[in-house]
Amino acid sequence: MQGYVLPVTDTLDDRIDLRSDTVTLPSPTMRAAMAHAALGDDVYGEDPTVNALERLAAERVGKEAAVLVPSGTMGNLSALLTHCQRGQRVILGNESHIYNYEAGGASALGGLIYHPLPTAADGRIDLDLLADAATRIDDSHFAPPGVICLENTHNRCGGVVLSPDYLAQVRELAQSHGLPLHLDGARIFNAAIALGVPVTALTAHVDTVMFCLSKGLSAPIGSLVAGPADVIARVRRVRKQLGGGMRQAGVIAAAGIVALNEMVDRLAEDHVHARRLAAGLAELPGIQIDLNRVQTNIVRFDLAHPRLSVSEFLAALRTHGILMGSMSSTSIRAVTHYGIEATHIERVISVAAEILA
Ligand code: TLP
Repeated sequence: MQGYVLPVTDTLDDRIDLRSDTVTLPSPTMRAAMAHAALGDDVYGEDPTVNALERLAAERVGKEAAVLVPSGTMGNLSALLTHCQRGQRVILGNESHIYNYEAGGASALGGLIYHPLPTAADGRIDLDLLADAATRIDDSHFAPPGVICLENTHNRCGGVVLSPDYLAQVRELAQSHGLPLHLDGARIFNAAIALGVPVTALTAHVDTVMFCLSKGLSAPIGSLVAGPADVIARVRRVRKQLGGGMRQAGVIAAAGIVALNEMVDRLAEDHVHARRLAAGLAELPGIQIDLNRVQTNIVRFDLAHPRLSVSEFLAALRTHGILMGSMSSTSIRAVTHYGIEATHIERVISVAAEILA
């Protein structure tokens, strides 16, 4: 039998992949940290690198405790299952990632009911609608509310940022109804960098926050859920129920520590690249972009071209090694990230110009 040979190169080669910041590969420092990480069995709480990451993460977002989970989806799900009892409502935006892209986990696995509310183009949910949804009606017809969720930055709204003021208003509303507030902060550091505020100015207003190491921060795997110690202890139990208790997870936590120490400030570069990309694309025939909404590393735009559909345009880009994603039959998303440089952005603009001319 032939021995299995490890591949020696990554698959990204020289494509310009703007489908997502999830395609980022670990930095050389991450690879080295992973190779040399001190390890133990994390289900016994004995992986020193996981413990160090969880302490660092909690401290960064100003919470008592944090727990490492394999994905943002499991992080959100375990937080929702912790906050709610079966039969309760999860109040969230109809454009949220939890509602659209997490395979209905809270409903399918936890017996929770999604209560989606309209999302404004700036990512906010109207406070009056939230107050209505959060009101407990003492009548056996109605499923009681269990949690309110917000998303910052807001993915489907094109990476827009929710302000500390808005978060504070929702926090007050949630508290006045006795409800916890959970933040899907997959890209919360992008929000903080875009606003020029410490991330704690955002996370201070929520009970629990999930954030991802594996998006713009470029770690290969991992997200954290942070919050009060007693709540995180319960999230840890739910993580185990979902099969997310990992053993020598220090291998991935090591990259996460590098991500938090070295990759946060550089997100500003991704934002500059996104703005340049948006400004360049906005000049081209058939492309419509609201430049005010290009606030972080996501560029969402519409294509209405006499000759090319969205899928034809994306296919044409692909023949030049440029990848973007479709959000609908009229809408496209491009995401900037670690590994995408100014020269790549200029190439994308000139290739798009050629295709659409
Ligand atoms: N988003 C992915 C896709 O699932 C769409 C992407 O390419 O942007 N919350 C938000 C706001 C997210 O954008 C994502 C991932 C998640 C949660 C889930 O994280 P993972 O993929 O780690 O489960």
